[in-house]
Amino acid sequence: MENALALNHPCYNESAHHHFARMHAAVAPRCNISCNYCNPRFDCVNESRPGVVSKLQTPEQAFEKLVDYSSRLPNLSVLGIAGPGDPLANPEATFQTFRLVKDFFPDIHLCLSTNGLMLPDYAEEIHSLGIRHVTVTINAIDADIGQQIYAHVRYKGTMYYGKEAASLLIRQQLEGLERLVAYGVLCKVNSVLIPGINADHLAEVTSRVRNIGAFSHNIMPLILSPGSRFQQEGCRAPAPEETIKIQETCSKIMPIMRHCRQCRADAVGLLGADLSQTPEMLPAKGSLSQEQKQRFQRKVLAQIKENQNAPAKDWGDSVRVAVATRGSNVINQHFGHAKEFLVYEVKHTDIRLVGVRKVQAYCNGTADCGTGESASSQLADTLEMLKDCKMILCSGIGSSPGKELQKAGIIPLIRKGDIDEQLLECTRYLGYFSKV
Ligand code: CLF
Ligand code: SF4
Repeated sequence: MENALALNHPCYNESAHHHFARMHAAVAPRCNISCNYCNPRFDCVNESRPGVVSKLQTPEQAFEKLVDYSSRLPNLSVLGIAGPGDPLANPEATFQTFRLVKDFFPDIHLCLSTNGLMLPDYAEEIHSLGIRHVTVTINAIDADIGQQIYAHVRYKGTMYYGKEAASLLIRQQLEGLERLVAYGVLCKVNSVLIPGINADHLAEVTSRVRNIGAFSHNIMPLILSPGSRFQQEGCRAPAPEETIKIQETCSKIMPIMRHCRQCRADAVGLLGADLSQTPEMLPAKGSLSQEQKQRFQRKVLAQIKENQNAPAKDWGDSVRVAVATRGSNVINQHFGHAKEFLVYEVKHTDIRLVGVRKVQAYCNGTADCGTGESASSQLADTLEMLKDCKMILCSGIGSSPGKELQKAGIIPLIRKGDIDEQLLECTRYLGYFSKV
């Protein structure tokens, strides 16, 4: 991950995601393909999770938001466009937004995420506008597999279906990727892992995009959009262990992203702490000078550089631990409020992130919180998601869920502070690796 362009980009650098924030501009409503896991009423599932719809912005509104947020968030390093449809199916609004941002915010990375259909047509413009980070969602490089994933493709006024549509899309995606790599754009590839369809094919995708020159591969578990074709047909999301297994296989081929949050098309803030729906939690407007912001960024970058370049390790016999956090690399969330857990592997003094597990928050703030039927079914789902973990570190937990966790063989520990320090301390405290 040694690339200056990636250093403070939260999606391109796992170490940076605890510290650096992005703002998404939701300026792209239309899409030009139809993925079978998507329902167009929701945000693009290739870059977000269904069930939420981003409020559309004009390029000018997005720019105003950026002016506002950048004066509040010292760690804001990226302006991304990821939907709610496909940015390149909305080229005017997408490029107009980047144009507005480019001159006023030279230190902010411009980032684009696309299904890739129009990439060859716009690669030159992307390059000339100074967009240095592009994500292309490639779910298959084989049209027989692709035709099971895409219902249709609309290209330059013509509709394509079945294998012809998949062939066209794949051709465009790979050609677009090649062009961007030739321009020196840092390209990440996203793939949605769809059990029974492309699970056994993703290593081939990894090899192909690695050979073209992509920077990293983000294999995301399928999240079914309500009302999507796959949902109606009873397709299932992969279990965490299936995703980890495929990520492990692919990680032997090229760097794999494991910290993706499948975030909203209007998300703002750290990846794990979206502030778009709670603007009252943002620091006060105009609270930062440019100098303060630069000082903060320099300090964090120095820390990140220091922590990088660790050699490859053997993770056999490691212990898995789930952590509840709202970001900044500290344990600062109550078990009942967590909508996701970061899952780490710890072995002796080594730590690595293996994934993000999305859950329904156990506590919904009502009087019967933790005792009602829905709470116990949510807890059962959470236990299922975390069953491979030996312990959970969180800033607090109720006695009832604490007992249920223990019954399931997961030890809850109430901790605060730095995640890495606590992971090492808690694994030793419970007798793991105590001889080292
Ligand atoms: Fe946004 Fe995407 Fe840029 Fe990141 S998100 S446009 S590359 S700035 Fe990041 Fe969100 Fe995952 Fe995307 S966590 S869904 S990978
Ligand atoms: Fe939906 Fe696919 Fe279009 Fe994204 S690219 S909006 S998932 S159809």
